[in-house]
Amino acid sequence: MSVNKYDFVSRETREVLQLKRLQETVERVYQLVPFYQEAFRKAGIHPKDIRSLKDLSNLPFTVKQDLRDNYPFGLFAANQDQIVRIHSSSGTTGKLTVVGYTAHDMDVWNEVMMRSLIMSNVSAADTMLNAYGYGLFTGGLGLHTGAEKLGCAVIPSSGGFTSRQLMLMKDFKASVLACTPTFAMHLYEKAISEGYNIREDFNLKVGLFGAEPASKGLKQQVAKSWGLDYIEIYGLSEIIGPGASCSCPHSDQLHIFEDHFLPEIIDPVTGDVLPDGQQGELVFTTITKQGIPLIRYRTKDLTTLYREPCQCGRTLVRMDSVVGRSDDMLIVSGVNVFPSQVEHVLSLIEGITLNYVIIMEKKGFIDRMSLQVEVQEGTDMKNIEEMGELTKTIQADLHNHLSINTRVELVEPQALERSLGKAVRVIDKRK
Ligand code: DLL
Repeated sequence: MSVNKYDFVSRETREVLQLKRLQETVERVYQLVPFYQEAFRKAGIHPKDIRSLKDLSNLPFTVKQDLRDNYPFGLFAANQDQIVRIHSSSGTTGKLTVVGYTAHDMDVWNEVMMRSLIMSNVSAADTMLNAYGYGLFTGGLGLHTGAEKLGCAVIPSSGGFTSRQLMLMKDFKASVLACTPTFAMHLYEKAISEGYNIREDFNLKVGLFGAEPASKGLKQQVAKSWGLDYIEIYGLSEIIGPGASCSCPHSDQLHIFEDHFLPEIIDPVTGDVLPDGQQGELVFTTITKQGIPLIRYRTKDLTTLYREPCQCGRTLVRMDSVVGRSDDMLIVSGVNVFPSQVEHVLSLIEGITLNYVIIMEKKGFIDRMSLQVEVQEGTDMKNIEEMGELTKTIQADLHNHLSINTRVELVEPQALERSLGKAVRVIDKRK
């Protein structure tokens, strides 16, 4: 039976399966996880009340803090002897959020990763340089085992060591690159500075980029610089890791593997479910996981859902690229703005790069934003007049597109620190 058979079935066929799986999951967490028993009791709902997919919206939400409050294994629905893998979020603030996988969950993860790779036209004939970090972060190992199952050769290079990555990519003739979009650009800059000829020295045909938001402009730069198909992959450790959804060569929207992860979009303030086509917070219910099934998990990622089938023939629900996390939203003089929107505006301006950092400060009661942006290689920064004009253009474009006022400082190429994993785009000095 083909691994991607549920990509193409009719919505009705899939919904029968989804309801059955949802009912089994709700029953499982009710029986095995005291946290859910209590949450269902408070919400006045019992597993037998889930009679249709519409009843999903009567279930209570789960949030990141619930995982922290039940640290480390309190939300697990499987015994320790069934858990074969543990991952966690980086946890720069507060406790780690810990997730556990049973052997069955690993099969689910490998399956959705294989479906993502097939969707991206990756096959057993390919070799993947996997520069996502290996370790507690799900990026490295998630792509690794899925690709290996497909028969694709994996170079487990992990993050960092940029020069060595380039050598491996060239000498081992990697045809697939897997890393964050910002690291892909960093690799490109390094390749140019080390004198590589991108088209002749490398063999890349496709990249699987994700783990952080990227503007259309950054995606186009990555695709053009490396001469590859830009495939976007999305996911989060709480739900599975990479492979909750993935784009295909026909569309920038990402296909959600909804036979495993049921998506909803809610109003982040009221919690009400929003119709397709309207932007809001993405919520997932896992319907096949055993280790740590999550009911209506609020991702904080903002996106929009679409149900029309894709040109590729897949009938899976699709999501837009995530514009940002609700946590990452900046409020500048009363205007809500995401770093990815700033990045989009910058991508339309000649003479600068997408190496930038946003600095938020408090002046009295007012939040002030300033921006440092690297100019392009070869720019004469001593040309005060030209630099002044460029600064004004950036300020004016940000104001015209996003209605924000910001200080802009142009900096030399390579002045800003490069990220080896997820990029840090905002330095918040208000805290
Ligand atoms: O970042 C899993 C992953 C690894 C996805 C490799 C894709 C590739 P976490 O570390 O738990 O897991 O972080 C999850 O990262 O809620 C989003 O805010 C963000 N994120 C992940 N993929 C994308 C993407 C992995 N394609 C958090 N676009 C999520 C925008 C993304 N944000």
